[in-house]
Amino acid sequence: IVNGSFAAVESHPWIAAIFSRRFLCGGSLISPCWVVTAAHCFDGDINSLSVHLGKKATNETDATKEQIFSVEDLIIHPHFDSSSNNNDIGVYAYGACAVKSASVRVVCLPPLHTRIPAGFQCTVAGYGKERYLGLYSQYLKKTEVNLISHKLCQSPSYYGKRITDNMLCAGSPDWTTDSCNGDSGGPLVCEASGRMFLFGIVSWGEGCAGKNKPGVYTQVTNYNKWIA
Ligand code: 4AZ
Repeated sequence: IVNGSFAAVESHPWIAAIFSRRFLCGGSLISPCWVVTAAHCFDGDINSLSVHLGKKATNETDATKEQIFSVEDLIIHPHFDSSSNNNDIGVYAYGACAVKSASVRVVCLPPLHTRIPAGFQCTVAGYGKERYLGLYSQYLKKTEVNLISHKLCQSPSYYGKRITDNMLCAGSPDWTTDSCNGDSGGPLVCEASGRMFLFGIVSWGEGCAGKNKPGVYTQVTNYNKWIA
């Protein structure tokens, strides 16, 4: 996360930190035994994957808050395209299941094909880089970004045709804050009727927090059936 602020894991208790020996990606707990993440996060070696829930920092372990799982099954969207990042979604299942606590709980999935209006403010969280050419934060951070219409995001000065209907763009109006490398797979949540819903999965972007280059997220509401 570029700019934004450090966050208590209790305020993002669905966030997952995915490791493959070293820190790889974020994710979101969508049911006690399943985490959703970006398809492009998978590096090919299921045996070395582990998922940490309730984690404040990627380089520290707080046994009183954390729950750690190995991955039993991994399902990448069958139409994921690594060159365009279309359908950038995958789910991990564990043999064991998470136990609800102050630092670990599931996030709601929004109802099928729900659309939220451009300009709506949502929150993205992760352990990723604090600058495009900088270092990973290690500590959990979050920031607020506003949803950007498809039409604007598909305009030539933004991303043009690279934005598909399965993507969602979000950025800050002054381009000072954004998700960044290492936040991939993590949650973009938006509040509706007093609840937080997972509307996006951090997917890609050109640089981080650059003018007219917002963060691009997987549009979760296109995948309710697939996730189910
Ligand atoms: C990445 O490579 C990445 N600024 C994630 C998010 C963004 C760019 C790149 C959005 O993981």
